[in-house]
Amino acid sequence: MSTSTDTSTDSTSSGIDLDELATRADDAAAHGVAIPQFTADHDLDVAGAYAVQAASIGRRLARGEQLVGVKMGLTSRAKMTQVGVDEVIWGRLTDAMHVADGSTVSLDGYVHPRVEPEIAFLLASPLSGPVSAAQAMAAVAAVAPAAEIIDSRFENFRFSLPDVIADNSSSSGFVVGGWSDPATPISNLGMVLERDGRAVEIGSSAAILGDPVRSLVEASRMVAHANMQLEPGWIVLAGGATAAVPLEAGSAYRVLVEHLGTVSFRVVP
Ligand code: 0L1
Ligand code: MG
Repeated sequence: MSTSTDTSTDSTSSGIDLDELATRADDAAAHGVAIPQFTADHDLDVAGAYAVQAASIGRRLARGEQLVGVKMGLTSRAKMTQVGVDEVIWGRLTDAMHVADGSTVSLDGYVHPRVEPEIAFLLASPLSGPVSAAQAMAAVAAVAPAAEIIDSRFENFRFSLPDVIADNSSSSGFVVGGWSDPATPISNLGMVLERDGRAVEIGSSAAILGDPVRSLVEASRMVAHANMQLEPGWIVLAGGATAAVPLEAGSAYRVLVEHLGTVSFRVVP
């Protein structure tokens, strides 16, 4: 697994109207409309893609949304295999993406949403740049079971690495369960994703970069390339432990994480 792609400095994206791509990404997300991949006709690289992501989320913030954390993506082999991209990536979470635990989710406004089981960190203090696992955990106030609702805005859920980064790493919604003591061991917890009471994906938190705390370490390192730090009060989603499962209208979804508890929601058309 590579985690090095955010460091590119020789951008091939100069000459591309990144704001125009950001507007397209934002419009597609806002209206739940599928769009062609940007790399079909633009030589967008990773650095340019993160610039598009920042500008696209900037449009949401300008409409009044608040940044509440970050999501790490493609942090497990199952996820990488599912989408054919094998780089760890990150995206931004806003308050408008939060879905209350136990609530109902409408498919309106999504293109082709999926759900995946995750672990969430709540930060007590800032994290910035390269940190050790111990330093990362020392900044954590609490850990919780979580579900991420991802929704690529690209047609047929197909994209290259720069495409998915520009599309805020498919970030769309997130559900967080009850918070637990950060001293709770999380390196190898059983994780189950259920649909209508039946297990559809089973995995372990160890699938997340070998230990979810490594994902937090990566988050700290990667956001620094965007001149950001992880802020106190922010949530960091560590990434899916299993492949993601399509959301179906009328179904109920639940994530169970050993020792941490559950998180659930129901889908309506
Ligand atoms: O959270 C994730 O791992 C998703 C990252 C983007 C790829 C996808 O849409 O599955
Ligand atoms: Mg995820």
